[in-house]
Amino acid sequence: MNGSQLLAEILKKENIKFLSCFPSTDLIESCAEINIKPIICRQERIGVAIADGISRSTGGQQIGVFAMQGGPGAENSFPGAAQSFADNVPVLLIPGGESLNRSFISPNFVSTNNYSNVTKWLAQVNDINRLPQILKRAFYALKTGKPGPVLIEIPSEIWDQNLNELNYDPVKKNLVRPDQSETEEIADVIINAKNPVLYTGQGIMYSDAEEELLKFADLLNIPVMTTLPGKSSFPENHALSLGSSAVSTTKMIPHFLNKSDVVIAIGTSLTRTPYGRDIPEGKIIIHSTNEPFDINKDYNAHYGLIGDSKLVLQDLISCINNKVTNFDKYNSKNIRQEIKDIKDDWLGEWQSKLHSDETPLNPYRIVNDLMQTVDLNNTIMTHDAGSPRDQIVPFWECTSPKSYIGWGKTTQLGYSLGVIMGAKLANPEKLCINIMGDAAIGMVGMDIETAVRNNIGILTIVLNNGAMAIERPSMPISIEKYKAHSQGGNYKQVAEALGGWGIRVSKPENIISALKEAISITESGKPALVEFITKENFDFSKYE
Ligand SMILES: Cc1ncc(C[n+]2csc(CCOP(=O)(O)OP(=O)(O)O)c2C)c(N)n1
Ligand SMILES: [Mg+2]
Repeated sequence: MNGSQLLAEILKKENIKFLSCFPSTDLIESCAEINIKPIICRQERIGVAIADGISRSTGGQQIGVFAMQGGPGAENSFPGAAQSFADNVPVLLIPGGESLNRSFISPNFVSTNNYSNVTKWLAQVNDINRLPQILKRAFYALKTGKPGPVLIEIPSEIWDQNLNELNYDPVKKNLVRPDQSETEEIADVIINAKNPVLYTGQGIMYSDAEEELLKFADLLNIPVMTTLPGKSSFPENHALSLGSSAVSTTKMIPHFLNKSDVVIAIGTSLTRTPYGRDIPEGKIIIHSTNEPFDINKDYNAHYGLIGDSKLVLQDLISCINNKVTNFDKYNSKNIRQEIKDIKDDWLGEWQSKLHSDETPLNPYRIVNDLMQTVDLNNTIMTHDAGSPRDQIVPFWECTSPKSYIGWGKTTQLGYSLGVIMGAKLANPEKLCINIMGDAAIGMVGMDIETAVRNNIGILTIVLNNGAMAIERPSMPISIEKYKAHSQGGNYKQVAEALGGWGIRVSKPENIISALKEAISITESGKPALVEFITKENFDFSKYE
């Protein structure tokens, strides 16, 4: 077997079903030979996002892989890797590279140098005999510990060199369980807390700990808020849910965070970001993560608890069950009613927007109508950068695990299109929706054709306000003098021209019927695009 065939065989053993890719790379042919389907994108940034969506939507159960040419292909993939790195997504990147005797000659692009800041681990396969071992390390890094992109560069001669036999078993991941005495100490802090709040991240979903989180919250009646990447780690229709927060937020989150004494952060790196909620000063912070290096990175953690979220929660639950004999004190708290009152009050404030009849359309009306139209338990939703993210995040109610792909340590316009294609490939039975602004689709729209060609029946919602609305405050003079924030386009026609199905909606009474029609089109494997003509909207659900 040559290097390319070896790599394809290893991917097969690792249960990889799709190779997201862009030519030229020998790996495409070797994968096709053994029925790993190549998904050829229109540009590499989206190819990486497709791989990213496969990994994210399955909590890392399936690893997304992207292969590309060295030089231009590797250069053009960089934003994709930067995005995956920022949100700690386990994707495997396989660029080609210069031949070994020409490696590291400037100014040629050297992936192993240039990607070092946006990968968890990277290596060059400098000897065909080392290929299986290097891939073993790659998959171990992808599956164990805090996730992140891994890059393996294949110098040109390695593709054709031969190895007689492939010795490779799929990698088993390892989990870390915290020390019992540490768990005991922290359980005491939680038991004695007056107003604890759970602050959960995407680590819950990577460790499949959603059930344990539910049990834990119910046990002591603790309200739960999620980070943006952690959105859908806790059911948002549950009486203890505070929802999720990005730039915009529910009203419940600041209320309960402000009055909390103990914040129990689980499955999050606790990185401060404008797209997440800061923990206010003066709180006792318990920080549980599987990455020791994240403790005390951005916050002073009073207690660290290193481990896999599922095991951490199991241990905390059994510890608390052993220590607490009478739960009356916790059950008698009026937390659920308090949450309900604030939620009712908050949604009341937004009723007129969520049900607005105005034209151009109000984006909140679209979000609300969409939510009433889909089966939330069978939907995966993601936002894009710009106003759509801030309009959807607090109001979209996730009812089942891994039903939302939240992102925002970096916010590359257009990323939602690739990530939702990956989600649909990995979850063909689910309705997969991305909601994006007109600037966002402007960056990546040609990749709708990738969905058409590969029968990836996604639903793309475009909120077309003819402008980069969210940029209005950043350039008032340029806008007044030159209309610098405005842009034009008919995205229904773009979708149709690329072989997809499209519809343009400008009246409120047509929103739901258009959505229903689009959803039925996606069921036939064809991507559908619904373009809504909306007004610029500067009201965001912001509370302190
Ligand atoms: C690649 C990239 N460049 C720049 C930005 C900064 N940025 C964030 S939102 C935005 C404009 C978004 O406009 P649009 O998609 O039309 O959404 P709107 O705010 O109009 O609803 C820009 C320029 C970004 N997020 N990504
Ligand atoms: Mg816009």
